[in-house]
Amino acid sequence: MRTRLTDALYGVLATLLGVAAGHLVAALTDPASSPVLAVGSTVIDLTPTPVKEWAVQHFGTRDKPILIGSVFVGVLVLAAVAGMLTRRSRAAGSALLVLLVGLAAAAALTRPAATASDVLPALVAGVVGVVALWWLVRLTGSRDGRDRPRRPAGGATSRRAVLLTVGAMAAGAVVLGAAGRQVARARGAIKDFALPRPASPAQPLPQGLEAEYPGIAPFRTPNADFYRVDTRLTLPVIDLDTWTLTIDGDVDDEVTFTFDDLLGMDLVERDITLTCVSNDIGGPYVSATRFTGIRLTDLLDRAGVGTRADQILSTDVDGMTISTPLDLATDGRDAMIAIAMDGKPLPREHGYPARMVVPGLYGYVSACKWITRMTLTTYAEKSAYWTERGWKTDAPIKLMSRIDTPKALGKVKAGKTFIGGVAWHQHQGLAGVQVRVDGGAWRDATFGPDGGNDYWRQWYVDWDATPGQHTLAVRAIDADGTPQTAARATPFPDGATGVQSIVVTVV
Ligand SMILES: Nc1nc2c(c(=O)[nH]1)N[C@H]1C(S)=C(S)[C@@H](COP(=O)(O)O)O[C@H]1N2
Ligand SMILES: [Mo]
Repeated sequence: MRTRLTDALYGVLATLLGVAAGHLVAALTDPASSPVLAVGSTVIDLTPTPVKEWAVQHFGTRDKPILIGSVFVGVLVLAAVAGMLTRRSRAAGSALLVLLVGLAAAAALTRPAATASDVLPALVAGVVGVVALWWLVRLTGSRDGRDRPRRPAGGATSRRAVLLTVGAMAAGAVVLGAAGRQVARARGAIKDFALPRPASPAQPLPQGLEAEYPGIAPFRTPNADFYRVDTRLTLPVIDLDTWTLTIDGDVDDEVTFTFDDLLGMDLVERDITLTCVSNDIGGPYVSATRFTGIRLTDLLDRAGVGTRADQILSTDVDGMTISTPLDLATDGRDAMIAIAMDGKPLPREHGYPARMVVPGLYGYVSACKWITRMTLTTYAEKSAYWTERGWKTDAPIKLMSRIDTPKALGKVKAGKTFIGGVAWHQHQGLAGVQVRVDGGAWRDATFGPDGGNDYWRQWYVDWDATPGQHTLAVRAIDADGTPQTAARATPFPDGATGVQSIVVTVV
């Protein structure tokens, strides 16, 4: 009944059961402390910036499932080794499992906002895994006969007992894992609140081009399609009734706001386009919506900002930090702590219950999600997550344009058609967009409706497409009349530049 293969499988099975049990315990305490996820998060934090950027560019939003999958496979390979080690001695196999669990525990405990209880899921995973492994080994007996099987080896009863145990453990792993998932989802559910009428409402957003020119990104991005970029592998569980936002550091008075406090303040409503610094030319990490929130300066005024501070260091519920230049955030632009997007509470993916939004700055220096603290401090004193990884602290969004239709390497029917997309230069302004076919003259595109200076602009040009391969290029013109540079820059360290150029086939 025992071969190298079954030993490996026992190791894997015991580990799966342990990991699933740990996952459920994490769901009940802190989902981010689930063993595999904790290790995954540590891997993210330790990954050098170039590798991270490579993963974001190549895998896009699939980078997270791919990372979790890789960690999981790694764990299972070691689990199989642990199973095989039990041939030599049960202690050796167990020791490897304990080592794995130790890694997960260390990962969970070194998360920025870790508490002692974050070690619990790994502990449970370890105990369950080791007990399960011993059980399986004992049931099947060891080769050297030191562990005598409970029933005669090779007998029909023994075989059935083993199969039953294996089946029960596999089912247990599935049930525990699924239960963990459900519990985490239920605990994290958004508590709907009535959004008060904004004291400073936005104008109605005009109808976008997308109805008439299909393929162009919708003028307002539906919440479900809004791009998502963050370092998290799980969404935080935040209770609206106990959540608070504190302003501290170089202030006259440290103040703490409850969510009800925020609802009681004047709300502003603004149309803003958010962009990620990792968005490469033609990339998807840009979206636009209507944010509702409290003016950042209204909040800062309650605390009274001192004279030393030059940055706002925002901290999220798990200790992740994002720094924002104080002068830009308070220069009169519509910076806010947003509590709603597109008229609805922030989705969990986008920072529920509150996040910072600063028009014109890339997300990594402005848009802290799940925010709980704003510390007025200096760049000399404290540096945020991405600052420590070499990204610039001062990062206005660069002039950029994108072709949405036709698609790169796509097929187009010959005849009268159009080229269309979006362009953005938040807070700085956009004078035009130009398109060039096959290296010819730059032609002015027609703008879609105006959503304000902090919003992107849709555009299109008519095109009489003739059969064959064609190269299409787009560039935006800034408010001063300067065209978008063709000089290529990578997203690191403060945003990509260059002109998008795509090839399409007309048939
Ligand atoms: N707490 C937290 N806030 C965060 C991040 C993060 O990793 N953690 N990522 C930032 C980055 S890099 C960007 S581009 C924006 C993206 O916001 P979105 O996911 O809502 O589009 O959130 C910012 N806020
Ligand atoms: Mo970003």
